[in-house]
Amino acid sequence: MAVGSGRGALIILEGLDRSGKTTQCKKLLESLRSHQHKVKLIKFPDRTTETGKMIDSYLKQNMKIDDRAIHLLFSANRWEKRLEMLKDLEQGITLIVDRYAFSGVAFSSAKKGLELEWCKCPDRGLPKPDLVIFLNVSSSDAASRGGYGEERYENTEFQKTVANNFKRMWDEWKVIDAGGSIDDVHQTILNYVKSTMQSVDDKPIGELWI
Ligand code: Z5A
Repeated sequence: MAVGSGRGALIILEGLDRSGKTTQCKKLLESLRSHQHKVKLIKFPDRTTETGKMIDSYLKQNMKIDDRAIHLLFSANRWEKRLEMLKDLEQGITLIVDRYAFSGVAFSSAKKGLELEWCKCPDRGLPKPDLVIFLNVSSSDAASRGGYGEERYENTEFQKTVANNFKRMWDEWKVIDAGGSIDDVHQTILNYVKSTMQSVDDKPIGELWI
């Protein structure tokens, strides 16, 4: 694969709780860097910005925020990264993103009264991914990776609804069985990512859900 030709690819890793998104994002970053690709890792929510600090406080259950307001904050947390993301992609940097708008929609629409279509609206127009990889893991495999922590949303019933919401969006994604070994899952992801990086070339960056 040629290094440094064309724009970078926008690669999203989504998945169920403890499916290994963070582990796989880091492995992917290391692997691509070791082959001299220009690549960066982004994680949403980005808890370091002003919106991110409010989100962090909400997730740690230190702050109550209206369901729709927190949905908009998660979305704003992505919009504030948009220009930087576009600039990186145009400069040939591939972006690996740990959770994106799909998590926003899947989690918020698991709440009473929030329709999936309504939840998509604030993220319409964000940079459109070139590849979405969904790490699918059975609840028993996930359970063997440790119990739930103290954060909001970390309970079985809510996570089941979230899983169903992801399924409503996953038609065009690469859905991977993330129950295998860390290395096997990594190899599968790497193959998809390499072929996507080769295919983006100078294709214009799309807009999500437009
Ligand atoms: N949220 C939202 O509501 N709206 C939004 O717009 C966005 C997010 C973007 C915080 O997310 C919450 O925010 C999240 C969604 C909501 N709520 N929940 N639940 P976060 O990204 O900050 O944190 P997280 O998503 O909860 O992390 P995670 O799902 O728990 O973990 P993960 O990244 O998928 O997994 P991991 O940390 O890589 O691995 C978990 C453990 O499994 C670890 O011990 C690994 O060593 C082990 N592991 C990983 N892979 C394997 C394999 N293949 N075999 C065995 N063991 C493994």
